[in-house]
Amino acid sequence: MSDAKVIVLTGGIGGAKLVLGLAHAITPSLIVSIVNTGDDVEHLGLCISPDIDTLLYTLSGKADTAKGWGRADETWTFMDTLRQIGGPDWFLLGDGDLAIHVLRTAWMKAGRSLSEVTADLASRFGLESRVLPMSDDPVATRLTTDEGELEFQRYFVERRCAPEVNAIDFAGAEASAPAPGVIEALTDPDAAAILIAPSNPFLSVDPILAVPGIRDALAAARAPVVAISPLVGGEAVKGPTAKLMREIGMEVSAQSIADHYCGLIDGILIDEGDRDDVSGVPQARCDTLMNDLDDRIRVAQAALSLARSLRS
Ligand code: FO1
Repeated sequence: MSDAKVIVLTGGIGGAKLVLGLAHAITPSLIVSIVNTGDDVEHLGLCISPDIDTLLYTLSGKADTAKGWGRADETWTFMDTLRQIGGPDWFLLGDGDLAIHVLRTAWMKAGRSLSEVTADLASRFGLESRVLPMSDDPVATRLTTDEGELEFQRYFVERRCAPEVNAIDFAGAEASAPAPGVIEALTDPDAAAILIAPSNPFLSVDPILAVPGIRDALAAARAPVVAISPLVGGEAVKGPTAKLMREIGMEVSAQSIADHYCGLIDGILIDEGDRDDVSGVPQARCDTLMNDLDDRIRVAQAALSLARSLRS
């Protein structure tokens, strides 16, 4: 496995923790992250890519690990002033974070694609691994809820995932194309593994799979595809995964996660505390809670080891 690539399909917080663990388990330059951009939002005229930024901050050691998003040691002068003059304050933009959004927006207005901008930012953050947006085309996750239709950040940040979700769709997905490098990574015959991070399957991974060509490439991949269940001891660590599963009529179990990825995965890594085994696809177990760096490395290694066993 020493010089073979590992590809990760990932959302924000949970996925970034896994990729960080992976970057300590293998040579970072072998890692290709394919990142959800369904959470992206244009706010105050700025192009904001939360999951890409969470990955950039986490891998460069700049993330606010307590909050789970944004930068450590952030200051809030911009927000304080915005609030004083009556601007919208439901979506918090720290001063340092703001600099990234301003630069990304300027570059994109000058005609650069999201993947070019992301690669440039990743290099300025000193990252050795590749970070690819799922698409350079706009795809927006929208939720149909008991409060009506909500854009992702309105649901997630403003309403704190409180509304009951009936349906999820990814506006623009049908007309989108995978970003440069995405299909090449997924179809690399020499790749050691493709990992589906323990991100929310419905909000963070499904938007990636909705980009035409990605699901088919994953299903046809020669590399073993391993999902890491986002459930720990039968519940979601953080975020709305379990609540959402109940609302869309799914049993909250690793089996449901495996069934959701049916036809795409060759194996699933589940938490050692989960009550039931998964059937229909090979499984491995470990403690999948990722509080510190050692945890993240352990989970990454367990996923790679499952992939290795599936390859042989
Ligand atoms: N999450 C919050 O809970 N509250 C916020 O005010 C907030 C602002 C924000 C600004 C920029 C950014 O890149 C991310 C931000 N997030 C915020 C996190 C983010 O919206 C979500 O964690 C992800 O979209 C889910 O993966």
